[in-house]
Amino acid sequence: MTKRALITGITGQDGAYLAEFLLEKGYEVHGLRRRSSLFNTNRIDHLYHDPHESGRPFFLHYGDLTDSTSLIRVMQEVQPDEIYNLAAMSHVAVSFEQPEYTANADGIGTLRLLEAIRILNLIDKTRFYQASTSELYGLVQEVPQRETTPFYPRSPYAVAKLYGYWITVNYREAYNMYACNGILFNHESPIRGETFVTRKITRALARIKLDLQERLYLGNLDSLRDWGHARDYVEMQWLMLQQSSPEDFVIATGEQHSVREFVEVAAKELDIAIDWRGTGVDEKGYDVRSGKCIVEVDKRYFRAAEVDTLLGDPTKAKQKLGWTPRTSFNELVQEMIRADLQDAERDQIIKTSGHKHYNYHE
Ligand code: NDP
Ligand code: GDR
Repeated sequence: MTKRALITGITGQDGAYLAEFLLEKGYEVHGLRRRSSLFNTNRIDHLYHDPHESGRPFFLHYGDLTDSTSLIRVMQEVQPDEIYNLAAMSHVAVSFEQPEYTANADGIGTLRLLEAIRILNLIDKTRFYQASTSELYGLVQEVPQRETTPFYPRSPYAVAKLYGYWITVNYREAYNMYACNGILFNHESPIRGETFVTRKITRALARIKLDLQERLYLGNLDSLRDWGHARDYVEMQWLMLQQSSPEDFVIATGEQHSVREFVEVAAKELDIAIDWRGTGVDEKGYDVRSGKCIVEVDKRYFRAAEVDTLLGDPTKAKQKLGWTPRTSFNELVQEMIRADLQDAERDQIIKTSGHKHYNYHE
């Protein structure tokens, strides 16, 4: 029998990779999308088909994590075997600007989905995956971080996700639901949102290389992260729902790099060497060849409370799920740079030839 999955956050980075992965596995895939005044489906347009034609078993439904009625309606219609709750206001810095909305969508939104499962009597049918995060560890209490490491969230985003984490555990224990948390460390890709640091770096450096931009402004260069590839991580999300009993898992590479190092590796891919001068908010990075300043620290990108260092221990996932990340740090940076360089080249042609004359198929 064909399995049916409902993905919230299908228009985001992970949603797009997971939808593709599940379709390849033969699933019927349903996604929750928000209404927007602009098109917001560009990451999944290649999967979509005109509903008037037969094609992939791929369907989109309007809904929002802050609106219970839409969640109940969509779940009643879809009757999913698996729910992947990937939707969230996912930007840590923005959560300081929109703390209440973040709590509503990321925290209470998780509760709304779990309650919908209960209200619709789907407890015995529907398995639930919650997109938990390494941000829960915040001010880290143990290195590396594993499933048993105590949490210490450091942002409204992380506090909201803490609620999502515990309410998922609570519904598992209280109602015997198949519900689990994937505690995922940072994962990136060429379709990563442009305001997260990795994509901001690869996009800006590619544009600087082609003289489309002069400088890249960043915040804390000393921040340390455990960066993996989103494509590898969505496989884990699925694997967690295929076990005989639900458990929570840390998903990470077990390797750590600084933001500064990310800049250097990305620049090297573009044949740019960086000479760093100054310290703290006065630090600048110069292109060794041209002598131009191409990276500058701007304190507006510093956070009210920072998570300085994150390093995951994926041993449990390796042992119980047989999972290891496939993409190395250098391969990840290479793939992102290559894609952003292609975009920049297209923008350069548009700039020099004028949009009207540009033929995308040339
Ligand atoms: P993105 O920001 O790329 O995608 C977030 C998705 O959530 C988008 O589809 C967005 O819709 C949707 N969304 C936001 N608010 C709502 C709402 N109120 N109702 C319905 N949908 C909403 O995130 P990622 O794909 O990177 O991450 C997926 C999940 O995993 C998130 O929950 C994130 O917090 C979590 N996570 C991510 C990690 C990472 O490194 N990427 C690491 C650990 C956890 P729209 O397109 O309309 O904005
Ligand atoms: P993060 O990712 O906060 O870890 O959350 P982000 O890429 O935004 O920041 C990583 C680190 O880089 C520092 N930094 C900057 N960050 C941004 N965005 N912009 C800058 O200019 C900049 N300069 C330095 C940050 O201070 C931070 O230390 C991501 C999200 O996907 C969450 O949803 C997810 O839960 C976690 O990863 C795991």
